[in-house]
Amino acid sequence: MTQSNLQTMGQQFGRRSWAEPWKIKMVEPLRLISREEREKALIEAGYNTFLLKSEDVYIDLLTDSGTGAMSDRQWAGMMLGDEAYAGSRNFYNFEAAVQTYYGYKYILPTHQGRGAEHLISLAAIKRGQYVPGNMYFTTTRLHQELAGGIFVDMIIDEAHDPQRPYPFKGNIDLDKLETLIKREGAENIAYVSLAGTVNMAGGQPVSMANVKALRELSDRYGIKVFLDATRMVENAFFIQEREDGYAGKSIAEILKEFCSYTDGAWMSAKKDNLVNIGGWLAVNDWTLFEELRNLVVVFEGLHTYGGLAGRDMEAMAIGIAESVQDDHVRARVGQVRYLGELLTVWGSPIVQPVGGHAVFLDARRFYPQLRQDQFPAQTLAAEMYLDSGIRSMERGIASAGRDPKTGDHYYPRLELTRLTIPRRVYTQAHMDVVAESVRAVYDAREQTRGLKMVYEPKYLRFFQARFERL
Ligand code: P71
Repeated sequence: MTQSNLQTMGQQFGRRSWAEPWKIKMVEPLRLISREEREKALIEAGYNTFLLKSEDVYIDLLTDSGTGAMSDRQWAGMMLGDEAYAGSRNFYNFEAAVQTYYGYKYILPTHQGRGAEHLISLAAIKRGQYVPGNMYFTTTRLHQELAGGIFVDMIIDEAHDPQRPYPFKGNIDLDKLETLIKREGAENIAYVSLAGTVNMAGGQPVSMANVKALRELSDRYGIKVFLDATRMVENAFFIQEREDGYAGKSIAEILKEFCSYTDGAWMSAKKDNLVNIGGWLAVNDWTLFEELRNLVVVFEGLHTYGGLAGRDMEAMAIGIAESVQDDHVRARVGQVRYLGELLTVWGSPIVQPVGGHAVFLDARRFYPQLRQDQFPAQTLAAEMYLDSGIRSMERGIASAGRDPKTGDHYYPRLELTRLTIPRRVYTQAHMDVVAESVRAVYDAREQTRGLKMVYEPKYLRFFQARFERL
């Protein structure tokens, strides 16, 4: 045990402890079923945590998407839903919130993030164009590919090394990007697909210096930069904490400055924006907006509701304002870091540094005896569930899917199991229970056998794939 393990989080930061800036008004009972029942449930789910019933899960760390707790104000806002088909008052509140906090001009609601990804991919990608980005995200890349784009990973090399403690592992490698532009020609680049933070790299941030330099480079070649803003508030926290000149700025100021270097953004509001469902798309260019506004009615709904109820847009408007409060973000990332530090001290292999939304277990180091096509991260997710009823998510070879050209698996360097922390839902004691379970699974690592995939759907296979024990 190191000294830091004996200190509270606040003490580790050199001051008195801080706590969540809210108290709990309503609770939802948890259920822990027996080991025998968990074994049965896991086999029925084909060893895929996406196929478990939520009722059979004790602590649910599958995702932070739509699983957060709304505030009393957001619930009050739900009662003010204006469910008009067109021009709902809640739309205008939502539009103003995005304009105020993210700074973009033209805003469209969508049912969730992938709805927005679909539209921007259709409007901004011509068949055969390249879409450089800082590591793929499953739904993002799929929509880019379905629109005829070719995704190319431009993240810095450090991001592919789970043990490399670099403060901005989400950064774009600008030399790689310029080489691609020169080789293929600027007209063959659809846009730069920039995500802050980078989910698949472990929730790793992009620095302000990197996005500024990216803006300059893109301007030189006349290329647009679109931002996946899904967890950009968390990214702003890391800039405030780690980048020179930003310690005295608020999360809201940092967020807005970062977005100002981009031409638009898509958003899964189910994360940072603290709602259970919703998304949006925002751009500064009127002509592009006109096209998107036309497309939204084809795939989502009228441009003033985009597949959402009025009440959903109201909750989102309030959630956006709450999400940029400094004390909220500090507590949110602080809880993730608490779990990460505990596991670090206990010697469990995790991605370093700990990112914004989750602790990622390094499955390769849990199970060096397994080949990657024996699904080490899927195996680890299954073992966590068996041990304690805790649900996590595979982020490795199953998630990466297959190369559309060769039909072979993609073999990502990162083979991770994600313990994703919902916002404002679990307590520090829950984090302790999670850490204890990780340790138990790690202790049993040598006896663990891998999995084989016995059913594989064509798109986003990890959601519905089924596995059996080897
Ligand atoms: C997450 C999710 C939800 C998810 C999606 C696909 C597979 C497994 C889980 C969704 C994101 C995201 C980023 C950076 C766009 C989306 C799509 N993440 N960008 O991490 O993280 O948004 O789910 O609202 O359609 O569990 P959507």
